[in-house]
Amino acid sequence: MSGYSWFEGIPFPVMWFQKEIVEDIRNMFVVKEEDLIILTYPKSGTHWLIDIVCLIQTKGDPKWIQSVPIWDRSPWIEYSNGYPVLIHKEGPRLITSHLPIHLFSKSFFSSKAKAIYLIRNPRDVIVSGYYFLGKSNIGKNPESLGTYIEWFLEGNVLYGSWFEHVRGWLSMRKCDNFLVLYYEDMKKDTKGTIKKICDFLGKKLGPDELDLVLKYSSFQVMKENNMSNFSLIKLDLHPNGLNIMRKGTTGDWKNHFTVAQAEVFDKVFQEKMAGFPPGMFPWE
Ligand code: PPS
Repeated sequence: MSGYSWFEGIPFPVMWFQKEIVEDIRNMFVVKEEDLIILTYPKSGTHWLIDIVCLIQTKGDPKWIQSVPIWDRSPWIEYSNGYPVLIHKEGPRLITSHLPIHLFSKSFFSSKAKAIYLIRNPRDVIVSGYYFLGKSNIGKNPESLGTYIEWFLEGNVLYGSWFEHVRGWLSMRKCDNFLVLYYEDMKKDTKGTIKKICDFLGKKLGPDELDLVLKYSSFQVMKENNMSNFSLIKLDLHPNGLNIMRKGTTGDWKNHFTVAQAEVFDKVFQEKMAGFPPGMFPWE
């Protein structure tokens, strides 16, 4: 199975896509005030953020993240295996989504539910996506990184244009119930970012609890946690599972892009992201 399922011009993974679900999310799904929504463009550090949030909820106790698969702890709302779980779940929910803003639940925009939007340098998103999505049967398989960069710039990759996704969700950045995080800041100061998330969620953690969150959400520990590293999903091209924890670094694109590819990317980035204040993106 390769290729995409399309909905209003946005490519979705065939294996988890149902048109009715994506329609229902926008028009019928009701966000509860006590829900917490984790929003990302794919390959931006979604799994990392989910584990951090789960560990904050358990005050650093790893039992939950070590015994329950990540998609049961914080289901992807747009996936056929996530939506039914969410609509039947009582009480506060953790909800994950890669949806662009215009496809997300309308009810969210008039609710006080909190959401965290995590952004990563799109160049690293490309490299991560090329090695993971491009080599699995979740998306279309490019013959080279150059091809994948072209598709990315055209928005012909899963969930469409990174530029539109980020511009769209960043329009919420001044709302009190909306926290914007950057993967690069998380890497540079993970503890500081965990504290920021705690403040946003109104959670108080002691120093030892914070250290436990840090420990169990580290790249190495997550890489070995089968409940978080994607290895439970058996794909046609990877019958033994594919580990989502590839490298977990910033700036890996420099090892992959040619000078010409980097120049083309810079030009498109400047054009498409014009208008944001200087310093908006930590990698620029
Ligand atoms: S997905 O498939 O879209 O949900 O993927 P996503 O989780 O958004 O992104 C996967 C990348 O995040 C990296 N990752 C981490 N980096 C640092 N620390 C921790 N703990 C961590 N967990 C996941 C993961 O390695 C992928 O990036 P790359 O660059 O491919 O390594």
